[in-house]
Amino acid sequence: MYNRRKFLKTTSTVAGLVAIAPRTFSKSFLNKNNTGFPIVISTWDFGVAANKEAWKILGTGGRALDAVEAGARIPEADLNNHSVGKAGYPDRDGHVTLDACIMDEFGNCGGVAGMEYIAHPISVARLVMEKTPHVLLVGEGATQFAVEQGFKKETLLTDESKKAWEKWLVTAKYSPVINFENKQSKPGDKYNHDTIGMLAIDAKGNISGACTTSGMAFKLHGRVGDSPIIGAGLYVDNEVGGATSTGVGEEVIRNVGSFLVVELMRQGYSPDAACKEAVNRIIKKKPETAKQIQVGFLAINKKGEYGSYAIQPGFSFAVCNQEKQDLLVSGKSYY
Ligand code: SD4
Repeated sequence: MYNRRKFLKTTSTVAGLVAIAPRTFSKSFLNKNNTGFPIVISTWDFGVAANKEAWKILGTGGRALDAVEAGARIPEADLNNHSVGKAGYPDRDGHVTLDACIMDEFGNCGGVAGMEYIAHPISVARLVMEKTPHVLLVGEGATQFAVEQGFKKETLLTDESKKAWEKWLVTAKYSPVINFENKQSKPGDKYNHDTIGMLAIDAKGNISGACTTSGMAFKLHGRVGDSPIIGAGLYVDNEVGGATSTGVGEEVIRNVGSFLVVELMRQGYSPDAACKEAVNRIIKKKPETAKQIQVGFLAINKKGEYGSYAIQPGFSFAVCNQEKQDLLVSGKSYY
C-alpha cells in the first residue's frame, strides 16, 4: 500500500537529488498538498500552449481526461502547425488524413486513423471511446461516425500545405523522412513538427493521455503510424503512469513503445530510464535505421515524476504544474 508518509519520503528524496543533479529530468514538484500533481506534460514546443489550455481544467480541479482533450485541440486548430490537425501536410495523393487516440484512468480508450475532413480527431477519438463498444475507427467510417456525432466536414488542406505538397511532387521521392532535429537545436527553436502526445494527472491523482497527428508528411495513402494505436503512440495505466511517443511511428509500433515504457515503470524504472530502455530496443534491433530517424518517448509516473528519452537530440517537451506554466525541457538523447 502506498501511504502518504511513504510518498513524502520518496518525493523528498527525489527533491534532494534534483538539488545536486539539476540536469536530471525525472522530477517531482510538490504542490501545497505535497503531491506531484496536478501536472500536464506534452511533446515538443507547441506543448506549452496546449498545456496552458489543459491547465485551465486541471488547475481548477477538473478531470485529466477533459484536460488532455482540451489541450490537444490547440495544435489541432493551429494553422501554422503542419503536423497536427487542420493544415497538416497531406499524404502523397494530396489527402490530409488524421490519426489520434485518447485513454482514461479506467483503461477506456478510443482512436481514429486515416480520418479525413474533420478538424478535431482527438474529440472524435473520445467519442469512439465513450459512445461505441469499439476502440478504433478508420478512414471513411471514422469520418461518417464524426458527422453522425455532429462534427462539421471541412477541407483540411490549406493553401500553404498544398504549396508544400506541390513542391514535394516535383521530385515525389517516396522516402518520407520525419524531420528530426539537428544536434545544435535547443528547446524554443522553431521546427515544423510533430505529433503532440500529452499526459496529465489531475488533483485526484487520476491519469489520462492523448495523442494526435497528421502523421508522416506525404506518406503513402492509407499509411497509419503509431499515434492512434493504443500501446504504441500512447498508453496509460492508472496504477503506474502513462507514456507517449513521437517520431517514426513504424519503429514505435514494432516495439509497442508506450506500453513498454509503462510496463518498465511498473517494474521500478524511473520515467526517463524507462524511455531510455524503449529507445535502446529500437536502436538495438535496427542500428543503421536508428541513426537516420527520430523517435522520442515521454512518460510520467503515478507520483507525477516525468522523464523523456529520444534517439536524436533536440526533442523538447513542455511541463505545466502549479509552479511552472510554461516550462520547456530539452529531453535526453542517445546521440
Ligand atoms: C507517425 N509518430 O505518424 C507519428 C509522427 C510523428 O514526430 O510523431 N512525428 O509516425
